[in-house]
Amino acid sequence: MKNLLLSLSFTPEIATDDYVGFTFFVGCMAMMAASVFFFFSMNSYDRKWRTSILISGLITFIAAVHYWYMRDYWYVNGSSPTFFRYVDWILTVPLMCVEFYLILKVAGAKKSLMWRLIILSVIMLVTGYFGEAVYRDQAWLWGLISGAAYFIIVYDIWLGKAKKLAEEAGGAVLSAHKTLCWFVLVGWAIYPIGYMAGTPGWYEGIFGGLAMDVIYNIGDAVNKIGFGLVVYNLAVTASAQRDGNS
Ligand SMILES: *C/C=C(C)/C=C/C=C(C)/C=C/C1=C(C)CCCC1(C)C
Repeated sequence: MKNLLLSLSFTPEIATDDYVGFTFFVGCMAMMAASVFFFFSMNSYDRKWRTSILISGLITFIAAVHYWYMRDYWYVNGSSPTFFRYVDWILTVPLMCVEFYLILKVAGAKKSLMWRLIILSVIMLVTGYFGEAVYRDQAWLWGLISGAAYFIIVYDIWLGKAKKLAEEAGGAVLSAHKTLCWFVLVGWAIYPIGYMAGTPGWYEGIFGGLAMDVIYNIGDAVNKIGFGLVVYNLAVTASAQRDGNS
C-alpha cells in the first residue's frame, strides 16, 4: 500500500528533449481517456455491439496499465521497457484479432478464422521478442520470420477468407472491415520501422537516428485508439441504420 501511494504521488521530471518520456506520458493518458470513452459509450448502440466495444476498451485499458509501468521504467532506467512492451502486445494484438472475428460473425465467420489470426499474431510477436531481447545478433532473421507472419495476416484479411465474409455482410460491416484492413497494412507497418531503428543489423543506417520507443508509442496510439474508434463508429452507424429502418 505504501509503495502504491508512493508511486502515485511520485512526479517524474521529464527533460524537454526526452521525447520517449514525453510520448510514454501522453500515451498513458490517451489510453486511459480512450478506455473511459469506450466503457461509458456502452449504452449508445444495439446490444449486439457491446462485446466489440468492450474489447476496444479492454485493449486501451490494458495498454494504459502497461504504459503506466513503461513510463516509470523509462524514467528510472533510461532504457527500453522491452518486456512490458511485449507483454502488452501479446495481450492486446490477439484481442484485435478477436475484433475482426466479432465484426465478421454476422456474415458467418467461424472461430477457426479467429484462431488462425491469433496464432499468426503470437508467432509474429514472440519471434519479434526473440530478435529484440534474446538473440539481438540475429535480429534481422527473427524480424524476417516475424515479418512473414505479419504478411500472412495482411494477406488473410485483405484477400483471404475474411475479405469474402466482409463482402457477404456488405454495408457498414464491409466499410469497417476495409478501414481495419488499412490499419493493419499501414498502421502496423510502423512497428517493423521501430524494430529496425532499435536493433542492430544491415538496416541500422536507414532508421538509425530515430528513437525506437517514440515510433512504437506513436504506433500504439494510432492502432489501439484508432482501431477502437472504427469499431465504435461501426456500432453507432449500424444501430442508427437499423433504427431508421424500423
Ligand atoms: C497494440 C499493439 C500492436 C497493434 C502491435 C503490433 C505489433 C506489430 C505488428 C509488430 C510487428 C513486428 C514485425 C512485423 C517485424 C519486427 C518485429 C515486430 C514484432 C516489431
